[in-house]
Amino acid sequence: MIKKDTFDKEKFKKELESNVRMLFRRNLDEATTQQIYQAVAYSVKDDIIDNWIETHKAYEKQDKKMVYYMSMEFLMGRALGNNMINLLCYDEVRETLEELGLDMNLIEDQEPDAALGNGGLGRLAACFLDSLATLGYPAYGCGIRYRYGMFKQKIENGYQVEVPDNWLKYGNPFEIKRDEYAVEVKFGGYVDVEMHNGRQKFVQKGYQSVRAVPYDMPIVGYGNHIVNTLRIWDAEAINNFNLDSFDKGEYEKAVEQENLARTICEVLYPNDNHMAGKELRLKQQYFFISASVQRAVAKYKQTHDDIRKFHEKVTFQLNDTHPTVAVAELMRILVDEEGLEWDEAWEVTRKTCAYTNHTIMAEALEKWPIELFSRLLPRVYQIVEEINRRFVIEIQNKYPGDQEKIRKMAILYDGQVRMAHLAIAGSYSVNGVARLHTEILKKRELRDFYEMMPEKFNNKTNGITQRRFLLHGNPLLASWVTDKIGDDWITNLDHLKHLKVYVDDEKCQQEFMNIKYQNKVRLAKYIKEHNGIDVDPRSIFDCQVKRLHEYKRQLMNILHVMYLYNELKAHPDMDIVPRTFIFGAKAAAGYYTAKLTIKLINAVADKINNDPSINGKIKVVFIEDYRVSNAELIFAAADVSEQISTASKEASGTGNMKFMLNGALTLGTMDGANVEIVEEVGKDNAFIFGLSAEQVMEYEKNGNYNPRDVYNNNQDVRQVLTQLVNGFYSPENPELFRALYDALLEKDTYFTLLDFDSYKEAHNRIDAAYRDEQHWARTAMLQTASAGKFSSDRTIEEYAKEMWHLEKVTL
Ligand code: Z15
Repeated sequence: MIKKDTFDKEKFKKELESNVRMLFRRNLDEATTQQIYQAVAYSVKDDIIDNWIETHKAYEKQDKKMVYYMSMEFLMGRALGNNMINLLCYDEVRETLEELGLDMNLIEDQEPDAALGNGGLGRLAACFLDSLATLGYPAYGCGIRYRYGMFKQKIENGYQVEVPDNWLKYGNPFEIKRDEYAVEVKFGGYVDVEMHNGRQKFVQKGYQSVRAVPYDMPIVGYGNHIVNTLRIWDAEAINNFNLDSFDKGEYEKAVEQENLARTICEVLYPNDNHMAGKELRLKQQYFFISASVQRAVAKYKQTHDDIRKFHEKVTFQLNDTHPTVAVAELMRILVDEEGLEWDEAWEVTRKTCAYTNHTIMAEALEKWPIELFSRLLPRVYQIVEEINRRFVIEIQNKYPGDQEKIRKMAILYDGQVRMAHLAIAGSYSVNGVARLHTEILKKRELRDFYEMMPEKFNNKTNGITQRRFLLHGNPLLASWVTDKIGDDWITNLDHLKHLKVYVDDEKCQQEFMNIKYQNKVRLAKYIKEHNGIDVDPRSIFDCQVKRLHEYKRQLMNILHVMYLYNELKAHPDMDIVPRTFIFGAKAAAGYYTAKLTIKLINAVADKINNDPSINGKIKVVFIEDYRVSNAELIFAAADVSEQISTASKEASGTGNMKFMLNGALTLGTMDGANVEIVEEVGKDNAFIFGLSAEQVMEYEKNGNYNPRDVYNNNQDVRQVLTQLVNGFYSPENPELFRALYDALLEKDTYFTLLDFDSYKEAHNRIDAAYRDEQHWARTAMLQTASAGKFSSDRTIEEYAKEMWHLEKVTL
């Protein structure tokens, strides 16, 4: 049924009926919606399989270089809709289901999101896989099959409550267990030296091990019959042990190994941009890296006999420092198992690995205590020591006598393993994720490394896949765009620029805003169903959806809402364009201020939404359990995209691009990829405010910002801050928001008060701009028309051409 022209509705119906019978022993009219979802998914999978096999045959035959995208996180979201879109059968399946009296949206809603990621970093990995397959590049995603993904968020009494995400409860129709590729991964014990034919051999002994078993998920390219693989590893106990045949020691070891296997893949750590330093996390990292690297080497050796040329056929992209142990693991395999000399192995390793940096936030930098690292990975640690020893010599040769350089750059220092330093030393490329971010890396965070090896550093500005975030998420706008300029944009987003000729066309403006309106109605319905709040689709939908973090400044947004409310109460006749402030955010389970901010947003929402005296001029909505599937609804419905991080802190941001693609105007700081968004759309077509990255970094250097100065001089700021501690939003506990108040007044690490006036003024510009309907429509359309650069297809082409040197496969 792959191609539109060959889709056979009757055949599809028969398959569906047969699947429901095979899986559930039911007829279609007796099946639950969940069962029908499963049956549809199996029909779609059936279509994928042949292409999947053919793709991998072609890879083997053409012997092209392969990228392994190593990532602790893949935030895939739902697969069914996306797969049907990329197989070009979405409309056909929808119509066929309609003929059977079934609603595709309801069926899609049955699928749990595959939430094997926290936020931006994990979603970027998912967009990259979509682009790699669509562009026809040989690629594997390598990760972990967490039993529980990102927690589900419930809001109870305004507070976040975390609920386990049992995403595999009904099974995962798209995955395939590949038991034949299982490998062993070893932890702990000690290293013994043995002599083998006159050569020292290092052998790990007294270890515990687990069996790593891969599960493969298909990654369907758009309309090109290519199917790549996301390989996620599960852990199983190695020994099928027989209770009575073991002595005490062996029995205990067997039980311990069972426990290890059970715990390793149990749950995703729910911290975004923050390092927790837990032993189990390091186990997870080594577990999936060792398994992936072992398989990559074994696969290479099936068809090649010179391991010294490994890097000609394989490249490992390390998604942040989380997979960095790959550098040492590859060295271990090359030296200990393949018998290469150190220098040969190091050359292969350095030509294989490449590292992407995603943050400059200090609390996100990975540093492992040597005690822990060496205990858990004794042989790998020895190798890290040797890498460090040689690296320090390199530094000394380049900067003789400069102890300061060694202190700043060594991999092992102060009892810790600094993963970023290992990643940089062991890679042929180090990249940032937006131009500004890369410049900050070169000039500040990684300056010493840049000075020593400038040739490694480069930028790859992030992107997003238009197949999910426009074609699937906003079908009305997608078909309007196709009507205007054809459908080339689906695989070549630059084509959106052809929309520019329509921005002054009144009819087009009306059509564009009418689609926006319908999407706002769709979101309003979702909000009514989930929050019980009535929102007016004619109001401005002003959205901030992203992980909750102080640097992202959701607090500034809600403080501004509190200010607006004060204004409305003081001047009941104030003429403002009605606004709906929409928030969506998960806070890391142990992040106190972040959770308190969620409570504040909900407290403000409760008060304002239930105050009839303001005539519904402002509404506040906190969308529970923000995730990929409901994100698609929000991007499509947004008028304003809040991208208000403290300048220099957001490495790139990718939500900013999803909003832009769907015609929302950016209200933002000159941070991350916002800089490039403004460059594409023109600064008159965005609402930019606040300190620049330079100014922020200057204040940080000099320590000469005092938030009390703002407090003393700004009556509006004083009023909203006071309302945090006088019970205005928490009469039952006036001190409830004291911690937020204190953080702002004592340090204001993220310059919230300093940027407040400028933020307020930018909001005024929005209010004024929205009153000119035509001009707003033109500007909104211009967002979509200018979003071409932000396709992950562009990003991946840059990685493939400038770093990986991949060739496309031909089918
Ligand atoms: C994460 O989501 C990001 C960076 C990290 O270091 C971690 Cl641990 C998680 C985000 C950045 O905050 C965001 O600015 C960027 O767009 C995204 O990665 C993808 O590069």
